[in-house]
Amino acid sequence: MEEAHLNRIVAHVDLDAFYVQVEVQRDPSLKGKPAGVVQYNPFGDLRTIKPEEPRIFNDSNGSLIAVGYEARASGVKRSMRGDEARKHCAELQLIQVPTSHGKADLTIYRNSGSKVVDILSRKSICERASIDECYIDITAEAQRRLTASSGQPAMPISPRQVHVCGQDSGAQGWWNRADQDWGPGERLLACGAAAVADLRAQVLAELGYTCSAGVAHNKILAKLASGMHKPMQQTVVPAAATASLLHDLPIPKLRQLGGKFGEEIMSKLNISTVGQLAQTPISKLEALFGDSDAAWLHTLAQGHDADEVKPRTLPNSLSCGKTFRGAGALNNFPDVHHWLGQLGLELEERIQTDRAANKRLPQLLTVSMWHTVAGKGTVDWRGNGSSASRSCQLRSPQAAPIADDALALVKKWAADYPGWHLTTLFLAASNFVAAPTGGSTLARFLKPRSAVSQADADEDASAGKVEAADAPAVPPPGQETSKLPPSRLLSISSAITPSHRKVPKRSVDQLGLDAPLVLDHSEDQLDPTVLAALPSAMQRFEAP
Ligand code: TTP
Repeated sequence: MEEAHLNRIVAHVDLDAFYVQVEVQRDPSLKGKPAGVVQYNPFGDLRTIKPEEPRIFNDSNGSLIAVGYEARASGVKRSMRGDEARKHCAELQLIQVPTSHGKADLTIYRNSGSKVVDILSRKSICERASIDECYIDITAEAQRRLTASSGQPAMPISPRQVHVCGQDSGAQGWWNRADQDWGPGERLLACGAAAVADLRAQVLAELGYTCSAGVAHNKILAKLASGMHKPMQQTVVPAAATASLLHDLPIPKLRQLGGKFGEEIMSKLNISTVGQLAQTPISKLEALFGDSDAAWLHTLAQGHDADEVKPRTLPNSLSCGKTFRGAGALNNFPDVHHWLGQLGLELEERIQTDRAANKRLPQLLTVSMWHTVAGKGTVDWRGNGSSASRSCQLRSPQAAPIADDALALVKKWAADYPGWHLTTLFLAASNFVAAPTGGSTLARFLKPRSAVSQADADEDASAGKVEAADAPAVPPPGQETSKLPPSRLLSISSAITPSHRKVPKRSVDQLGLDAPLVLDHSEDQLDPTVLAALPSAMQRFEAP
């Protein structure tokens, strides 16, 4: 690793069994008991269950979306159904997620995640990556500690919670080395690790939540390390340990290569590990993937990652979705409109809350769909499904126009898919601008973005088809932004809105307000964070 990269200390912080911790905090009678959080029954009672209502349903057969560590010790795993989980652990406490608008309401978890971010941000640059994880750049604090310690890094407060990659004899041996044994950047890394340990202790002291972390010189390695020792532990990755860490790592384990591109690499090169990728001559990578992807892959496989931690404590998009399984798949517009209305209500509430807290408003509405076509396999988002996304100007942050505009986008898309069935619907509001203050007017809210253009009315929707890989049972609460090479981003962009035909730019006023303004995404207009908020499989697009 080049020395310049060793001057940066990055951590990936991940809350342990997050939803369970939130529930235990809310109901201390659960403390120390084996517990899990279950999804609501999509075929059963869809009434609203507020967070403060009784939500322990120990006979639930719902699917577990979070499992506490006490329950894991008895063999309970995520995705098990209640009945199966109880066979492993008869005393299992099952808490159902709160519901509203006929779907899970994740507000309590989201708010708890924000409180953690507030604490981490006190001593670091913090980039929120999902509902319960973030990257922090802790370099400045590490530098301060290094200077204060006259170059002699102090051991973190709880050595038992700290591990160092490649140090079988334990972290203490690494910290207590002779002066001459410290490599470049290692003292700074040690100080950063101590700072991260203190931040984790602070989160525990103030909020009662435990978290785990990976501490390294870049995001990729920090992310890889954070899951190595859980719960309530952290793992440090010295540069010298990078090659052995990556050597046998399966390629899909690198977050950037977890999708179709990773599969393509493995099949075209007939390899399976990051170590093998690192040994592949760059000329071979260039021949197969082009110069830009090849250069990116080459550095990635060596464990280099120049991606900076972006100061972002607020999400770049607000999103919500719902899955319609099996016979529940939607196949008519009134049903689609109904559910867009429900999603619209949640989006409206969240836009209002976000506006009050952060003085901003979104300008772009994106509707994403998983779909199958009748006669082509079972109605299932796994295997046979495809996905598509369409965007328009968010003309009013209220449920009814949101639902109407989203429906117009779905109708336009559906015209090319006779026999369609929707198995997931997902709405996202993004592209925030400062909210108008004082004499707020609709016109000011609708101030068009300079780069917005109207897509050709005859957009070739079929080219917008995207391949589905797999999908989680529920749209996850938030997804980490994928770091994709530029050409991958371009293919995502093309996949979402295929039409790049040049059309005259017109202002929103000229277009009128009754029709959604369909955007022609170009590379620089596409907001990757909208994609990041989508179910993971929706983020894996193939160029049309
Ligand atoms: P994770 O961080 O993946 O897992 P976790 O925090 O429960 O456990 P760990 O200690 O192993 O990190 O997910 C964070 C929360 O997101 C989790 O508590 C529940 C929710 N979630 C879902 O709702 N659906 C999913 O498919 C996943 C993976 C998570």
